[in-house]
Amino acid sequence: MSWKGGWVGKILVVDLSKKSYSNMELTKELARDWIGGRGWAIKWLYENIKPKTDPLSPMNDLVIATGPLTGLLVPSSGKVVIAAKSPLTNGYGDGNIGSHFGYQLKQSGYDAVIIRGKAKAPVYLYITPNGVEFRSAEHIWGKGVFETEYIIRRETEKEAGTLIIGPGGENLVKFATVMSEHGRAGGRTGMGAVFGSKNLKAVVAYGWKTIPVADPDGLLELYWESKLRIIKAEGYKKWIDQGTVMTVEWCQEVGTFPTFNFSEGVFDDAYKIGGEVMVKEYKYLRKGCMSCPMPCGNVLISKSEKWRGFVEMDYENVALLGSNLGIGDYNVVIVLNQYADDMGVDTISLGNVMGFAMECYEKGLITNKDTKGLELKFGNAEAALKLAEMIVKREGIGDLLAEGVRAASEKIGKGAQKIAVHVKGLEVSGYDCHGAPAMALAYGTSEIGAHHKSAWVIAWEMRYGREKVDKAKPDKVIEFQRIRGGMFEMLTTCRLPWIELGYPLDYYPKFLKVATGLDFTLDQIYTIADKVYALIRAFWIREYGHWKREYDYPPSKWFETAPTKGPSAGMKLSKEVYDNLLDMYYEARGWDKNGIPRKSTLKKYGLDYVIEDLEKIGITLSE
Ligand code: PTT
Ligand code: SF4
Repeated sequence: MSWKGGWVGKILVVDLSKKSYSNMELTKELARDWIGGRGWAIKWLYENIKPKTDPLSPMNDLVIATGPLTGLLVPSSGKVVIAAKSPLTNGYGDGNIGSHFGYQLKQSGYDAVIIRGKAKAPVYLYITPNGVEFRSAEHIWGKGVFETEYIIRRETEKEAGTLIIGPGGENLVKFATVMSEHGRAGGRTGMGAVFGSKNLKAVVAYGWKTIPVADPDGLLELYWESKLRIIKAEGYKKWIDQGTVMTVEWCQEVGTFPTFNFSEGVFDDAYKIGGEVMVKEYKYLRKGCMSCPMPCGNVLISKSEKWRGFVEMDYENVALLGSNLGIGDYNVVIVLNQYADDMGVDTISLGNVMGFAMECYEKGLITNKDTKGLELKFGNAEAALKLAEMIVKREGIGDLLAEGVRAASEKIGKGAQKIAVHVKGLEVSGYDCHGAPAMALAYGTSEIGAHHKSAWVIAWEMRYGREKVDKAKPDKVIEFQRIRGGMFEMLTTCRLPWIELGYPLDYYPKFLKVATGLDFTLDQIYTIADKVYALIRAFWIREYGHWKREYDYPPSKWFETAPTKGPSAGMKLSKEVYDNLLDMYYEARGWDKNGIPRKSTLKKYGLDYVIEDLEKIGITLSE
């Protein structure tokens, strides 16, 4: 049965090398069986890029994908997935950005864009219902994101949807991200560097076509019902006041606030950079993504003569650019965050590599000779800003750090790997897990490396009992991976209404019904999510050419040294406990002891062809 709306039915395929484009039909199979966003991205990348492709070569493809609910009257539906093979991890990479881009793309008549090849000189793409223009970007190459966005809107449409890179992406900083609308970021796995490697400064969409919907009255009714539910939810006022920044106080309370390169779980100055002080002293306005009834964007203005900035702030930015660097001054965090946004580099990885460099410096693993005299001590704000500039420009030690913490630590040697806080090459986001084994498992088994986007189980774990070791923990990780990493990344809508305000998940099949005319159950969606996870895992194995259980381990620092203060003082992860949880996780996923999907698991999801692919490269698969 075909669908009647939600998806618009066309995928745009652009070849930058040839300056040409074509349309591809969105087949029934792709729509129904892979839904959208991350589902389409992994299917395309697995089937269309050659194994072991260099992520920064023209042979890597970029997939920018919406889903059946993107851009419709569905709460918080302004999200879009940006995916490619990651230059930071060499595995599957993606990110999810909230902006008007997805909506404008669908109004232009496309569900997704696939970008191949490499332009001869810098370009930006302008997509409308009239076709695709390849516009020169020579005049904006080298410019920051904020100025670029202003210029592009003047050259196209004020209301256009934009995805832009800054000098970070142009200079192939491995954790360069894609930016939009003054403070939205997506693709911390280096999607900005993939743009840069293709000489692609921006992708812009502006459309005027109506997105088809199976039951418009039903959609409107569900939307109003949902909107009322959300704005009347308990916690709404605090959410729109503080958004994700409220997490600072919570993390400090439970001892998981990353401090001094994830050495401690509490920070003495946490309350100077928390949600409450932000609202009282720094917050200037609130903004949000398209069609969001619970806008969480905190726009802050600094209050210092020396540190002047104006930026959109989220929890991760405070944690990684504040406490993780020993910086307890909001003004400095604002300036560092603003710099990262304008240059288009991921704040999480930036804060991580800088924290790593500071710890290396304090331990004597790098010296003044390496840093050209920069005193890289925790809390040194001037040094942090200078180091950020060196990373973006790839100057001196910045060039090494721009490769990410895994590569930098391997190069530095002398035990530096032990203080490099990453999983599979992706730097850890804002939760210290010395005393949180389930959250460590979530990082260890995340589909893109250490990111909280899928299984943010830490709040549940603190309620359930951090010391407990039982099947409930891997089961919770998988449940969240299905919902967050699966359903929301395929639909593609924001997960925060559900997480933060308890908006019921069973609304999503209802929205799918009125949008597309098709019946889905939550269980069917979760089965598709499990298939997506299996294929993502197969992609990693194929790209690495082998697989080791150790790749699913959290950073060794959490096993080896314990925080000295706060609720997690004295806690270390136990190897035995982690292995136990990992075994249970693999068993529940139908993967073997090394984390390789079993043949029976791949067959269950109709991925029989993957068995042959992996066997061809010498991987042994269990029955
Ligand atoms: C996401 C990661 C996050 S996750 C944050 S803050 W967070 C950081 N924000 C950055 C930033 O800002 N500037 C910058 N230069 N780099 C940044 N890197 C970091 O990027 C974001 C919100 C947030 S705020 C979160 S949790 C939720 N993420 C969602 C998701 O992943 N999927 C989904 N379906 N819904 C989500 N809703 C929430 O969206 P990456 P955004 Mg981002 C300034 O993409 O690569 O996953 O990195 O999208 O539009 O900025 O909204 O406490
Ligand atoms: Fe965007 Fe925040 Fe709304 Fe989610 S809750 S759609 S991140 S404004």
